[in-house]
Formats: sequence, C-alpha cells, structure tokens
Amino acid sequence: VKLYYSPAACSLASHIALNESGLKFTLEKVDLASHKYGGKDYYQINPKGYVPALELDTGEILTENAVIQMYVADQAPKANLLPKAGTPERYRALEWLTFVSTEIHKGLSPLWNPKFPDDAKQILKDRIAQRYDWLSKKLTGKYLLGDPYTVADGYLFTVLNWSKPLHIDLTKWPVLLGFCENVKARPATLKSLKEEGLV
Ligand SMILES: N[C@@H](CCC(=O)N[C@@H](CS)C(=O)NCC(=O)O)C(=O)O
Repeated sequence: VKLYYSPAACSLASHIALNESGLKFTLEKVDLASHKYGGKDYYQINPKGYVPALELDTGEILTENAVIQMYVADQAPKANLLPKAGTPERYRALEWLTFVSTEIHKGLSPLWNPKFPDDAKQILKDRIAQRYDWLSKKLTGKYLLGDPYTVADGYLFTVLNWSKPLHIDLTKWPVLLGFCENVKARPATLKSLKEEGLV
C-alpha cells in the first residue's frame, strides 16, 4: 500500500497506524498548497484534495483518516490496533476514533485557516478547551482505552501535536501532556515522526 501524506498533517495518524501494523507500505509526500505530489496532480488521486489517502495494492484509493486507520488495524490483526469486531471494546474504540475525528480534528481545522477571524477562532478554542477538560477526566490510564493501545491513540496524539503551532497551551492539561509522552515513547510513533522529518 502507499500512503499519501503531508508532514505533521492529520495523515500522521494513518502513518503511525501503518508503522504500528508492521504492514509494508511506501510514502508519497503531497504539497497541500499546490495539491501536487512529485509534480503530479493530487486531485487525480483524491478528488477531495486532502490527505490522507491510501492506495491499496489493487489500485483502489481509500480516503478518510478514521477509516484508513480501521482498515490498517483490520489488515494486521496480530498488531492489536483495535479490539475484535463485535466486542463492546470495539465500539468503545470506534467511539474514541470518531470523537477525535469529528470533535478534536475538525474542531481544530479552522484554526489553520489564516482567513478565519480571530474572534471566531477564540470561540473554537474555548470549545476545544471544554473537550480537553473532559478528556483529561476520562484519561485515567496510559491510553484512551486504558492499556491496550489502539489507533485512536495515534490519532489523538497527532492532533494534540498541533497545540504549539495553534497557540494552545497544553500545560493547562498535564494529563494530555502525559498521554502525548506515552504515545511518543512508542517506536512506531518515533519512526513516523522521523520519516516525516519532524524530529
Ligand atoms: N475528512 C478528512 C479530512 C482530512 C483533512 O482535513 N486533511 C487536511 C490536512 S490535516 C488537508 O489535507 N487539507 C488540505 C485540503 O483540504 O486541501 C479526513 O478525516 O481524512
């Protein structure tokens, strides 16, 4: 499989999942300003224009970060990146994956837009602060589900990693800082950060 990514973008979550899985994959860097990769038009790969996209060995393209992560987890059952289908834990993990995708990831997305007005940005930051307060109460173990690690953890790490450039002071939430350290200590996370030129 091939992952279309942009350094430090949300595609890092799919990248971490791939490194956790042990599956063989290659990386293709996309320039999000021009929507080009290696001089070619990225819209031909993903007409929606955004990363991540996963090119399967059949040539099919899979998009949507949360779904790519589920796919990767299901392709590598031995890596235990999601609980077994049908179990209550599976739905708990998917609940987290969806929360990170729709509440945190998409809650933060407009903050990257320089055209977004400052007062509107503040409203979003206040909402995110409420989510982080709640998350801090829920995160009582090493990871979101306690301790097995799941793909949702790599996804949460990816979006919390945006705090500095978005001027969100994570020191207000020491539990979240501790969580980031837990995920960063995993070899697959460090490998992904290195492969994206982030460390
Ligand atoms: N719904 C998509 C959103 C992905 C997304 O927001 N990607 C951003 C980077 S974090 C992007 O590529 N933006 C550039 C663009 O939309 O042109 C998903 O969950 O995968």
